[in-house]
Formats: sequence, C-alpha cells, structure tokens
Amino acid sequence: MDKFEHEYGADQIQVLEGLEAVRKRPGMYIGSVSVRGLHHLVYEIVDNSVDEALAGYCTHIKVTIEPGNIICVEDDGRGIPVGKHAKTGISAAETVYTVLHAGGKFGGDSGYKVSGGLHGVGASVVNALSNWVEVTIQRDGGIYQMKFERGKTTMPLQKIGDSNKTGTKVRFLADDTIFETLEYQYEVLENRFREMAFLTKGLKISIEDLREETPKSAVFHFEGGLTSFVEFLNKNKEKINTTPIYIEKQGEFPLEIAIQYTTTYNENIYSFVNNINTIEGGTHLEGFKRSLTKVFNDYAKAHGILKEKDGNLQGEDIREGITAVISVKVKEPQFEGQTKTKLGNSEITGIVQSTMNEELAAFLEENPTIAKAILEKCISASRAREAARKARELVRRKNALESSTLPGKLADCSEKDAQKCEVYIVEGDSAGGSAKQGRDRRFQAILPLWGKMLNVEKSRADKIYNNDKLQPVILAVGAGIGNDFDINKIRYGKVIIMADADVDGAHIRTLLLTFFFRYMRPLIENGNVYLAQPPLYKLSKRGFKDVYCYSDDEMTQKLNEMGRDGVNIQRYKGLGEMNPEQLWDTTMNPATRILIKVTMDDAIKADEIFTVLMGDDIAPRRQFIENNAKFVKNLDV
Ligand code: 28F
Repeated sequence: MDKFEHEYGADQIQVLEGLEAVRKRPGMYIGSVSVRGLHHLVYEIVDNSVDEALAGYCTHIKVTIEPGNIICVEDDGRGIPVGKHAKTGISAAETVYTVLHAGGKFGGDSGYKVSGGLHGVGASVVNALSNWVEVTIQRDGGIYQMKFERGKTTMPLQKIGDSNKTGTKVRFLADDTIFETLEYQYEVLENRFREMAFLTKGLKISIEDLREETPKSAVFHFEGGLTSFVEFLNKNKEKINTTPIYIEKQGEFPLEIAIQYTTTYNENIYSFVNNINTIEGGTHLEGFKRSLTKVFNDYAKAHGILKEKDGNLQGEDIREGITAVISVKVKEPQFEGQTKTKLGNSEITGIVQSTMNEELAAFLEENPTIAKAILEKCISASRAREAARKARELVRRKNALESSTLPGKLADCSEKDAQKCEVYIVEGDSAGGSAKQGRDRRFQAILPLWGKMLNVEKSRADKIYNNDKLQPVILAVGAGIGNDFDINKIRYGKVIIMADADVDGAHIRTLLLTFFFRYMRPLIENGNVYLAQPPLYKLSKRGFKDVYCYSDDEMTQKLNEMGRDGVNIQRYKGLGEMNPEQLWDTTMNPATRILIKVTMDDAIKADEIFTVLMGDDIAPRRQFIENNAKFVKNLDV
C-alpha cells in the first residue's frame, strides 16, 4: 500500500466517520429532526450562496420546492472550484460536500462566512441527512456534476457538458428515515428568505413552490437593505420619521443599522449577527441601546429640549415606538444563551457604540425636525411612564387595602387548581347570564364584559391600569400586566374569549387579543388563550335531533345528509339567541365544543397583524380571525 493510497484511505475513513456522526445525532448539527430541522437544510445550502453574494460574485439565488419536496437551490456565483486537490486527488467541490465543517470557504480575512441558524454546519451535513444530493457546477467553460446518497459519493465529479455561464445548483431530497416530515412550509421559508434579502442589500432571492396545481412564488430584492426592512416592519403603522435613520460602516466588523419611529408604544428591535437573528440580543444590542440613550439625551440637552433639572430620559422612554434593525458581521462570533442566539463578543459593544455615537449624532444635527419629533415622543413617554408608575402604585395600594378583590361581575368556579379551571370572558350581559346558568360551575368561571373596550393599541400603560373595562380582566386573570406579569400566578388554565360571530364580536375579540399580546404576552405564548366557537346555524327537522353547524361548509354537508326538504335553518346572530343548555351543548361543554387555541410563533408577524387589526378598517380584522387562528376541534378530548 503506497503512501499515496494510505493517505486517501485515512481521508475516506474520516469522511465516513463524519457522516455517521451526523446521521446518528442529527439534532447536534441542525437542532432537531422536526420541520425546523428540515428547513435548516435549506438554510445551510442557501447560506453558501449568500456567502458567494457577500464576496461580491452572486446576484441571484433561486430556491424551488419541487413536487415530492425536492429542494433546488441555484446561484449565479463563480461555481465551487472543480480542480482536483494535489494531494488527495479530490476536488474542492467534493470536499465541501463530504468533509464535515469543510468549506469554511471564507475563513481568514478574505470575507465572511454567513451561517444559518445553527452557525454554518455546512453542506456536508445536508449531504449526510439527504437520500440524495446532486450538485451541478458551471465554471471554466464546462458543466460539472456529482451525486451522493446519504453522504456517500455515487457519482464523483465529472464534466457533463459545456457552458459559458458560472454558478452552482444543488438539488436534494431529505432523508425520510431521519426527519419527522419532509413537508416544507412555504410561508416559513418565504419569511426567512425575505429576511435574508433585507440583510443582504441588492441580493435577489426568489422562491417558488411547484408542489400544488397553482404554484406559489415570491421575489425579494431590496436595494435599500435594512432601510427597506424597517419600512416593511412599519408598513401598517403611522411613522414619525418617514425616512428611516440609516447607519452603515464597513471595516473589520461591518455594521448596518436602520431606525424608524412610529406612533405606537412598543419597542421592536431586531438584531442579527452574520444574518443569524440573535433573538436573545447580546453585545451588539447592548452597544446600540447605550448609544441611543446617550445621543438623544445629549442632543436634547444641547438644544434646550430638555432642561438640566429634567434629568435624563430613560432608555425605555427613548425606545418607545422604535423599530430598529442592527446587523453586524463577526468572523469569530461567540454565541451564548439558551438557544445560542446571544452575541457574547465583548469588543462589539464598544464598536457599535462608538460608530453610532458618531453617525447618529451627525444625523440628528442634520435633521433637526426629525430629532425634535422623536424627542417630543420620548418626553411624553417619560411623563406617561411616571403617570403609569403612580397609577400602579395607586392600584397596588387599592388592592392592598381591599386585599385580593375579584371583579364584582366575575362568577367564579369552585375548583382551586388553576390548571383545571377556565374563565369565559363573555361579551354582553345577556350572553353572560346564559353562560352563568349553562356552565359547569365546578371548573368554569364567567366574566361578562360590556360594550367596546379601550383600544389598547393607542393608549399607554397608565390608561390600562385605570380602564374600568380591562381592570376586571386583569384582576380575574390575577397575574398582573406588563413587566409585572407572572404566568405562575394565573388563576385559570384557559382564558376563553366568547363573543358573537359578528363584526362587534370580532372587534372585542381583537381588542382582548391585542391587550393580551401587549400586556400578558406569556399568556398567549404559553397557550392559555382560546377563542370559543359558537355555532353559526341550527338545523331542525321533525323526527330529527337539532343539528348545530359551525361553518357554511358543515351546514351544506349536514343539509345533504338530512335531505333538504322540511329542514328549518336558524342563523345565529349572537350568543344571546341561545338558551343556557344550548349554549352549554354547543359552545361550553368540553366534550362537544370547538375551541380555537391562539398561538403565536413569530413576533414580527404577530406585531404586524395586531397593527393591521388596530387599523380603522374592520374587514382585515375579521379576515384575520377566521384565517389565522388555529382550529382545535374538541380540544379536551
Ligand atoms: C446552491 C448552493 O454552494 N455556492 C457556492 C462557491 C464558490 C466558491 C467556493 C462555493 C474554496 C476551496 C472551499 C469559487 N471560486 N450554492 C453554493 N459557491 N464555494 S459554494 O469555494 C469553496 C472554497 O474550497 C469559490 C473562488 N473562490 C471560492
């Protein structure tokens, strides 16, 4: 066995060991084998094209979901080098696809390795976890192709034609013996590619889904980069500064920041490192916040907007209504935190801070109108915070005096274990009355509410505490609101909103959902919030039991079953039309009712939706309720 063969053997063994390790513990490399892990396969391949774009050679990435859940990713970059390695005789392309953690193609200082959510485990992992992978490379005047099955080379790289184009195309079918599902979720992929296009200014990313009769597709191409990102996030909100503040700095740690204030009261700051969404924040976000507070306070003092005696504006006042995106590129990122999405590199704090101190101060000097408009909002925020603090004190003192008073209207249940209890928040006194009579008082509490509640989207915490319609909800749930909210103190395992299926019902449902989203978010994230689903129709016919229908389709289907003639159709306009036992049978009995669990897995999406819902036009609101909440039939079974 001469030296050369011996070396080849060693490499080959290393490759096989690497693939085995990945197939044995895929979760170590892509987080999970759920649909999220499946999507990571796509992100890994697309990230390699994004790296080629960051290096300045790729302008368009095309992602196709082919029938059978085959993924095709194609870029117009230089094409992975096909030359054989002097020593091993294996091409760079084959190395990238077979050696674990190989293809750190831009290590060192020639560029940046953008890496997917799990920090660039690279193409070889995708290879190991796919039934097959086919790589087609165009460069040096030729078309080259190689194929693999479960990571093993079945067709070594070979020239299959001529071409004067360059680029890389990768097609693969994930391994169904490893993944729980091969069904890609188009919206999830579309969301991520939109985000990647925002983060990679000028790069065009297109996605198309050819699995159904009618294909779905989208093209994302933003010359504005993060400026377009904040405009997208704010598209349904009233802006304070129409043109976003934009800061960009190249160098050892390329930094891009966009800021746009709106008239809302919440803080939306998204931070990224190497295109990874650092949901847990980190040193870059720290630097951003410090600089924002310093620069705005300095400007306010220097321009007499704040008197010396006023003291400083707090960070949270300055961040009220802010939408900002920070994106920094770091060669050797240290990720910390629960889900490894917190940046730990300490030098980044200072770098972001000093860049922003300079650039933001300059922007405010050059745009005094914008500076003034933003600061006016910050100052009123600080006054409202002060008022909310006083209101909170007042409520606490009041509560302390009256111990834990429960709202007068609440008909509580006898069960003491919160997880076994549920509270129906019912719109209107008449429905509230029937619900009280119809319920099972052992585990069902009823809280009737009346009339329109305060539109929480347009008010601040102080009004929430004092609002006489939300007060009973806060006290009934019993876990406080905002930063004081403590999920362990909730008094009911289920908070069920029961409102009419009409427009007013949709309005009250939305206002309550917005209230929970803004001030009791863990209640939604923890899956405690539900929507009751009252019937839309009652079909009655001599000789038949009454039949309740919860949708138009169901009604048509039931009508066919019962035979159309002699059937009386009653259309329910509101809960008040049902007597207690009907209300119990159709909407409250765990054995027969339908509950919609309100779930929320994407802050950006949820925030946008609630802003739409708070708009003036009620139609999108209604549309949202029917389309977006997930139906959970006979939840308790
Ligand atoms: C659809 C997936 O993977 N695109 C890629 C390149 C381009 C180069 C490269 C990739 C150099 C030696 C490691 C070309 N010419 N799309 C992709 N495009 N990798 S992956 O180089 C690989 C490294 O081995 C490339 C000059 N430099 C780099």
